Amino acid sequence: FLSHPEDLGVVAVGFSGGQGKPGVDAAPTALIESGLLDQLRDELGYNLHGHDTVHSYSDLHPAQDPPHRGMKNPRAVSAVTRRIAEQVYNQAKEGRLVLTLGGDHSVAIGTIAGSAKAIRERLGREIAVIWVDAHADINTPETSGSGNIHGMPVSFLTGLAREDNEEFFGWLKDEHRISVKKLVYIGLRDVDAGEKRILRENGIKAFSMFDIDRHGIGRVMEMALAHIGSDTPIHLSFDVDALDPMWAPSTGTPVRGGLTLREGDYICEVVHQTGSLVAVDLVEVNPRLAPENDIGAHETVRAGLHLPPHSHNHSGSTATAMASTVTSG
Ligand code: B3U
Ligand code: MN
Ligand code: MN
Repeated sequence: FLSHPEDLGVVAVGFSGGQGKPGVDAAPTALIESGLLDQLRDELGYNLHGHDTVHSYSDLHPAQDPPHRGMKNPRAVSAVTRRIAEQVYNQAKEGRLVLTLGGDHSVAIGTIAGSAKAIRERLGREIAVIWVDAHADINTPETSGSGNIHGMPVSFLTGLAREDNEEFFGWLKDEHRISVKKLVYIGLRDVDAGEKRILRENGIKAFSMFDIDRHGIGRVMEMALAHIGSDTPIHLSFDVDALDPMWAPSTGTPVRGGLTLREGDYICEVVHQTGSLVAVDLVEVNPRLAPENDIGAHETVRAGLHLPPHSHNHSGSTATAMASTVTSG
């Protein structure tokens, strides 16, 4: 799918309005200062595009952005994700792999909308989404207990939640949406009752930590990719809270009993090796939340450095690994 597998579009978005804790907006800068982009360029050999800009978005004044259907900061999140969709679309339509550094997980409304639209136009294909997270992020405004939009992106992207008003995600059209049939979760362990019902009623494929304990990450990834079907463009949306807090303590809603760093790496490697990866999100790193001391933030940023596309094949050759992403199409 990737006509230019050596080209990587980078979209860095400092935005925290999808949830209540400040600091997640500082993640792109922290990741970049720790050498993420240098590593992608120098060690993995990507040509980077768009990497010289970190987009920082702040919320509107509360008086200008009161809740709508219980959603907090709805106008700001809608406006910001609309711009992200445009940025990701512009990178993806050039045939580049797109890496988005969040920001909280509400940014995925924009990233997935943008890549879904670009891949439809470029390849006439629907994308699949692998959502790696402790949470399902599929609340509708009505089922959400918190009103935080970072717990709702999947419901808007699948059309389970809808709005006509452009100010509140009404800009999302069919061309931006994904099918519940091409959605797979990995790492779930904190899912709300209303979300469990949504997953069940829509037959959505989900591999919880229980499934990973039972089958192992290798088998779970085989099953996840089999569900998606081979040769399907894949958008990988990675919430760092999927990792156990031992590896990634600096995140807004840590949940114990998560993935090891190796399991997180393995997911990225296996998805990259399919040759079908079109976009990756890395979200919810919050360098300001450091339980005990700074080591927590440092470790979380380091964990983030591990996760973006890095296919290690058996020969250990980057060139061979990169070549494995070249497929016709
Ligand atoms: N499901 C809860 C909690 C939550 C979702 N995503 C995160 N936390 N990070 C909610 O607020 O919707
Ligand atoms: Mn999430
Ligand atoms: Mn999460």
